[in-house]
Amino acid sequence: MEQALQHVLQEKFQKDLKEATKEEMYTALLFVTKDKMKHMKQKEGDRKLYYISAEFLIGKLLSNNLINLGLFDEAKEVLAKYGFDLTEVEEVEAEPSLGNGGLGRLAACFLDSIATLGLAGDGVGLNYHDGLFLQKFADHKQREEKNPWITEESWLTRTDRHFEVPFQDFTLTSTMYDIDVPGYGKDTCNKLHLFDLDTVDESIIHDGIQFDKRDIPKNLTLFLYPDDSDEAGQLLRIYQQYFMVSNAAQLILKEAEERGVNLYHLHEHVCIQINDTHPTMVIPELIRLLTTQKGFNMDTAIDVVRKTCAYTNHTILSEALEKWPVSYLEKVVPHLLPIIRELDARVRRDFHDEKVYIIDEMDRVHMAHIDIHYGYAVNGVAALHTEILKESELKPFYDIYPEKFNNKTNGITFRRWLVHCNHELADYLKELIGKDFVENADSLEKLLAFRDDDAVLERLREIKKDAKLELKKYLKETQDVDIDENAIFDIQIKRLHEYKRQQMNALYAIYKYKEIKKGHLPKRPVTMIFGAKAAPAYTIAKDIIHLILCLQELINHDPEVSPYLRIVMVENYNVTKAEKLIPACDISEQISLASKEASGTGNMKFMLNGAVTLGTEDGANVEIHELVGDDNIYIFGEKSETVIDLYDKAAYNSRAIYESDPEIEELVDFIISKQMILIGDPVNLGRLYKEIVSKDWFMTLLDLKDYILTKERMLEDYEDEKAWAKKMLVNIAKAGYFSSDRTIAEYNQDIWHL
Ligand code: 7GP
Repeated sequence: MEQALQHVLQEKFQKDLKEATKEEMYTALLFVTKDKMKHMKQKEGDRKLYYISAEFLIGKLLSNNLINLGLFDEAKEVLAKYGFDLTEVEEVEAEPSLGNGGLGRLAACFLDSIATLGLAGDGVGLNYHDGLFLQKFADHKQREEKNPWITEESWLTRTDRHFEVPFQDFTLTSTMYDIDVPGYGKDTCNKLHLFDLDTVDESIIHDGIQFDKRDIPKNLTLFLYPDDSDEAGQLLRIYQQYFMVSNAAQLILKEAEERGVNLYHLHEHVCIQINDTHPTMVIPELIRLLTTQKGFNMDTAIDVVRKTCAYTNHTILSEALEKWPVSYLEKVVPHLLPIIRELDARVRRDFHDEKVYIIDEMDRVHMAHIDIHYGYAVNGVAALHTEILKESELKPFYDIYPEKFNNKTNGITFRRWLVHCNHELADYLKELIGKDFVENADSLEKLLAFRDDDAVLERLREIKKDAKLELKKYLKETQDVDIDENAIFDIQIKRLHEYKRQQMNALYAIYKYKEIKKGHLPKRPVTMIFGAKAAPAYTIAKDIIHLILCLQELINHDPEVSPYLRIVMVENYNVTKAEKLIPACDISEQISLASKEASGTGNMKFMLNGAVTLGTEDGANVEIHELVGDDNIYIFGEKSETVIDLYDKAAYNSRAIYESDPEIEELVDFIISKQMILIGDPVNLGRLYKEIVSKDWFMTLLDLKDYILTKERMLEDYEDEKAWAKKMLVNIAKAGYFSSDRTIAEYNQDIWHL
């Protein structure tokens, strides 16, 4: 390592190890690591997986690659010898901006586990230059800016693969970039293939994230999820999706032919996982290529494709299930329509239920319906979620194809979410139970043997304290905010969405503020931390951010209250920030309206790092609850059956709750109180107030009181330090089930058969 670094520094910068800057040292590490991976091949196998996804939220790669390659300790030592701190050097790396939320982070964890299990599987996606927007706060509001992350030297490697992608008005030539994906302790390496266009031009972006949506050759891979509130925006999304899947399909066929695969047996050698509906057009595109270029007849092409593709559903929110108007598809990819119409005609011939048609009476194409009819497997991402798909959201399909439906409860990679982000805890666990858990997560259960060991419990608390100090330092440096490491850290970090109910947490802050004002002081200060981006066109989500930022201003500047309560909204929440926040957390907020959060994966990361969940019986919280037992989790709120019933009967009435409960009324009214209006914008606060009182689609008021009571009980319980440390220990010990290695082993066993 020392020689290799020395060599790069000399070649590239004519410098010695002693003289290098942090930036140069980072570049040297990047080169050395990349070079090592260049010589690693993919495991050869009969069947290869292609995981197609609009997002890969991979996070910074240096540390993780070093860990997986077994070079981390050596690199750290060499750097230390020359006066560098690896953690500081790593700060130089820009976080790739290729993802948005849970679905994208899941794809990244999966790539790590696929490689670690030694399976042949590559990711396929797009190389967004500015990715998801960069979030800034100004006037207590979210502002969006562009987020360029690609630097001259990066983990991307330009390849000489190019494909022609045909659209209605023109054909575009793609370029494929690769990022290496090494498995932990393996000498094989998979790839993340990211397609791009050489003509894309970042200089067309102006005024934040504005650009000409119609200039496709210049804008195609600028942004992830560009604004789709108008027709041009929706067309751009179709351009992006088709560009992604046409490249994927061409790559898949090309690689199969290079491997000598007879395309009539494609399904025996290739498997395609469709990550939510963004890649759905890969199905008609493959059929098109097989019939127009490879001499297949329609029946055979459909049959082969159906045996190749599998689909994962990540949400039951119907507004997120994509439906593209036929007329839009006509404008962008007219050559796919005869195939989509043929697929629809076959469905109509075989089934007489319009709920399962592909093209509906309003002439919209239901993307998920294509996946379910023309794929061989459909999975949800947590037990409850899969049950809801089968019993309600996708029931008509389950009735037709019960054999296709299966559950794959999500997971997280322990290499990033423990070994990398929490060295102190990981090292201590290695000391106690051996390092086996890094690859064999179930062995974390060995920790249970120490549940009554005072010294172990004490050490777990110390480690938590150290992580809090680290976070304190980080927040001071990056956002100039002060927090108290002796406070209870209560954290909610995830995309901003009404169903996730950050607004309910904000109402708790109002409750606590008022209590403190009344002289009911908490035994120990509480620091409430939020991190969330709102989709740029999602008005109410932005109003909720505004509410939180106004509360932050009010509370943190109130000398009576701030010694006991603080609010911190972290700017531009991303993977890098998650890695600092999660180890420091005491209370993990997982408070979605039951039935709405498909799984959640942050809940798993917190648990693994010794936080205790405050949650509803939703998504994977249900499974966490089963694993840790009633004593080690705090569950509140109505159950999913009740919620689904309320929706079915249209029986929820937030105004009735508001008007009949003076305590609730007082909290909600505070949103538009004089003090708040003095700080914030009456338009935003007024709109949010009205939304909660008159609509409250995600039933905040339904669970608010139980939430407040349960959180108060949690704060009380925290004071029994030993009992709390025991809860931490049980949570860590039981987190093994949520390793993505387990999830991927199940995908492979039940769906992929690699
Ligand atoms: C998310 C779900 O909201 C979350 O519950 C789940 O853990 C995660 O996927 C991984 O399965 N969904 C998205 O991120 C998303 O964009 C809409 O869904 C398509």
